[in-house]
Amino acid sequence: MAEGKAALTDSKVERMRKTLEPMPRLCAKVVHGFGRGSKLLGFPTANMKIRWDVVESPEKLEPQEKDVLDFARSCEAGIYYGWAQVSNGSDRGIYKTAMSVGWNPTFPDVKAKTMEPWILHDYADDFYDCELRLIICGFVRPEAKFADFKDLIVAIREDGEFCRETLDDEALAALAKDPFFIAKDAEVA
Ligand code: ADP
Ligand code: RBF
Ligand code: MG
Repeated sequence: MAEGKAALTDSKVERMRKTLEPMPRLCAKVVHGFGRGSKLLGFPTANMKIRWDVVESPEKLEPQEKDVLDFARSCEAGIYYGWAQVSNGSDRGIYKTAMSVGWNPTFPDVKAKTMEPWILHDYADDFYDCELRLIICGFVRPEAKFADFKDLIVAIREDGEFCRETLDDEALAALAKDPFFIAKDAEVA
């Protein structure tokens, strides 16, 4: 986000449904973030591992890692709707997700672009180090700098509802059965 852009309050948030074509299918390890999602805001976000460390020599990466890095580099910072699966965890369900991509401009401490889906499901346990599969279906809004983090909390809750409703669309709902996701009874190494 540009320096000096005015901080928003939640009442100014505008949302859209901009379907992505093609829809990125990404697979990444879940890493630790700043520990703020659940504790401060009340929304856990599964931070995806992005190989910023090899951005100068992407040929060193596995294809899946390169896809994640390419998307993270090139996409507009903002909120996206999609489907997510913790594909080697104890709960391998495929659930709706509202994902934030960007620098979290409401907070001063984020130095690299992050990708962090809030999965719209209550998991029994954490799933750090697990593999997360994601189909990113569309774009909702650019990320914003909120004057007060309480306004961000309202915006995130509304983003979640917006994404949940959007994914009920017949064509988008069908993607929950996409073969990119690992069948529930499949053996995962
Ligand atoms: P961090 O800053 O380390 O990402 P968070 O407070 O954002 O911490 O919590 C994220 C972690 O919570 C995820 O890595 C995951 O293990 C767990 N988690 C539990 N439920 C969810 C959920 N519905 N969506 C995303 N992460 C979840
Ligand atoms: N952070 C921001 O600074 N601005 C935003 O507009 C913003 N929107 C978000 C929307 C959703 C649906 C989610 C899950 C997160 C959003 N975040 C935003 C990121 C938030 O600051 C981050 O998840 C926490 O700081 C924990 O890393
Ligand atoms: Mg997080």
